[in-house]
Amino acid sequence: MADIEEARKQFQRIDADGDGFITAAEFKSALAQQGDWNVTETVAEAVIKSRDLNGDKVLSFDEFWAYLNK
Ligand SMILES: [Ca+2]
Ligand SMILES: [Ca+2]
Repeated sequence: MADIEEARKQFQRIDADGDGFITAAEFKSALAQQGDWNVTETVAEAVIKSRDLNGDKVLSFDEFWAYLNK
């Protein structure tokens, strides 16, 4: 089981503008900061889409958390 506090910290790190949602662009730059430069905008969008439960094309913390607990 994932740790919700750890998940929140991770979510806040990725959510660069702090609006409570992770966009494909934020996800891409978060991975680039971790040294993963292979993730293109298209890949980031596909990853977001696969985790996006309500179809608004951004990840809320609930969706992020649901993904971690799969
Ligand atoms: Ca954001
Ligand atoms: Ca969503």
